[in-house]
Amino acid sequence: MDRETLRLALVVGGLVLAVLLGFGLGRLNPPANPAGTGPAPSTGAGLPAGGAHSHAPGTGAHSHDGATVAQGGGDGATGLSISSAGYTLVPSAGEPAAGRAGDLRFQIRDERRRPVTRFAVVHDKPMHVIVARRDLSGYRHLHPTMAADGTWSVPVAPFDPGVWRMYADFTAVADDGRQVAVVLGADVTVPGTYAPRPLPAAATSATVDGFTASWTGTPEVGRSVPLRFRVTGLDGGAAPLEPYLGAYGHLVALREGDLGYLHVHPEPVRDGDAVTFWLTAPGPGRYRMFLDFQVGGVVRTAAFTLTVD
Ligand SMILES: [Cu+2]
Repeated sequence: MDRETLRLALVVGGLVLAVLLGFGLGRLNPPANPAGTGPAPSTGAGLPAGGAHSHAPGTGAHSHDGATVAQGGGDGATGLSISSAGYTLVPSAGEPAAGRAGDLRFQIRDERRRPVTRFAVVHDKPMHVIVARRDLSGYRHLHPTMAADGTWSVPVAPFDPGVWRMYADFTAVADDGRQVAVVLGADVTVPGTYAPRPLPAAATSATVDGFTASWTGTPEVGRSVPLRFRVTGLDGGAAPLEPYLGAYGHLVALREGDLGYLHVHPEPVRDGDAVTFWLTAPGPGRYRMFLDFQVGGVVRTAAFTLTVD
């Protein structure tokens, strides 16, 4: 082989290598919308996030008013992964101690490990944090504030011992303006003796501080169905619900077994005295639903166990 042939061989070899590398990188960064799994993702620069959207049940990524929604599980449950769609939840070192108040702190980092500082406001807040113990007790819904370096923090009351699941529910705004809605989850261990509580029996009503919340509807696997919630006061009349997080309540549903976090969308307007949420159950099983509602400036949470056959 003379010099010229060798040079040509190296160039061709280099091209083949470059193509192979490009293919490999493409494989490492799959499109947010693999062929045939859902509607094409749209770029959402400048679009408001949240609100109405549509997607076929059981799809992967889907459009959410311009934001690409990355789902953690294959069946529509989210919050099962600490990292998704290029974003990673990084809780601050130092576990919360049992019985002691403190700050819950974390960052969201992008695929270049830079802390993310641009978030879209969805349901009135740029960041929603849900914390529940793995036995589905002790639900908390928190709204942390962000420091300039992208560190989110929120003071928290003491946690009981056990393993807790923390979810960060947010819509990040990428450098190019693209909006990506993500729910990431991480376990937080609180040392001490853990006495798990059994999941309460399935129920369609729950009482908290003298208010009774009840719901009607027929949840179905893989289909978005309306659940109608009503809240009554001590006198039995409809409680004067106040707007909370852009609706007349906020609903979170967590799956027993893996604590998958379900997509739930509120109707911004009331239907008489009922508040409607659209819920898609990803599969049969038991779920714990948490309804936050506000009356007299105080937010309370009613919890219900739901069985989906
Ligand atoms: Cu929230």
